[in-house]
Amino acid sequence: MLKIAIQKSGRLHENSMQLLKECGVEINNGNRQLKVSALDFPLEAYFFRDDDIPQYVFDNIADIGIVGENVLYEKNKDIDVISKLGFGRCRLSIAVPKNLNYSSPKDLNGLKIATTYSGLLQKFLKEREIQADIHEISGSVEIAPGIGLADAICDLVSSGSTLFTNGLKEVEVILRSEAILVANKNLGEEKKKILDNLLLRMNAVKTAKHNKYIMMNAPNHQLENITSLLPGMKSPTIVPLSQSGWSSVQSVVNENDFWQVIEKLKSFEAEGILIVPIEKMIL
Ligand code: PRT
Ligand code: ZN
Repeated sequence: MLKIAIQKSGRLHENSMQLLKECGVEINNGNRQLKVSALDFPLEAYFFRDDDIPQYVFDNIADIGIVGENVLYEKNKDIDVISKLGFGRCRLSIAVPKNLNYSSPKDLNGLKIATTYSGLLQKFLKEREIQADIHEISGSVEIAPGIGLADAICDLVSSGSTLFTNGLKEVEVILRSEAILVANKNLGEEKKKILDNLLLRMNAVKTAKHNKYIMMNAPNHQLENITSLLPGMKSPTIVPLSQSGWSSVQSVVNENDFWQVIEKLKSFEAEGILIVPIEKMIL
């Protein structure tokens, strides 16, 4: 049995549960217990505050966990980062009142900076030899300058609208963060096997999200051009159409090249192009 720590409620909870569900790991947390066993996979989910997850994984209370990089690096625990999960993206930034003149980190000298991330902020300031006064508070950091508690803040930002509504501007990005899967460094063989199995499923879900299945009709004299554009998993599938001189081509295309590939396919006379989402993809 592998024990996974998941945020009890908050920004990472839904996405963490969704990821496990897409991996075929059904966790029924309807009545919000602290600990729930998955129905069809040797996994037990524990629900904690995100701040406690690095410590609990380090102490072996959970074997693995899902947490923001910001929390892991602030807590500075010696645990393994297994993979980035692609959600919970944000940045830890320093922001100052929008009318303050700011051109470089030197301008932070002598300021009082409110934050819940004193460890990461201190490291940033120390590396740049800046003397600022770190004022650690536990929440509502963005209002600190407005009420005269601090001159600047260091806090998480995603859209930037919280900074904007509080009359602040982002001046330094200290860390870019997203949710990650972390693990205790000393997992036994049985737990490692379960983790590998879970990772296989997670990768299948991740790869599928980045790829689309593509089908089209193409004149046979363009097949070579089209095949060179669409390497597929091994090579594209080509099936003759009943209309002579034409074939159906099927392949997989990465979302990053997607529109460029479509434009080129059109120039190679491809017709009736269908794009279909892929649910799971195992390479
Ligand atoms: O109760 P618990 O301690 O578990 O939760 P929490 O309140 O500490 O954390 P929670 O649920 O707010 O966030 C969990 C994780 O989500 C964080 O550790 C980050 O890794 C990630 N994340 C992603 C964010 C944001 N985006 C985010 N925007 N965490 C917080 N915010 C806050 C930020 O602090 C600020 O107040 O949102 C506000 C800014 O948002 P914008 O969109 O206005 O810029
Ligand atoms: Zn928290």
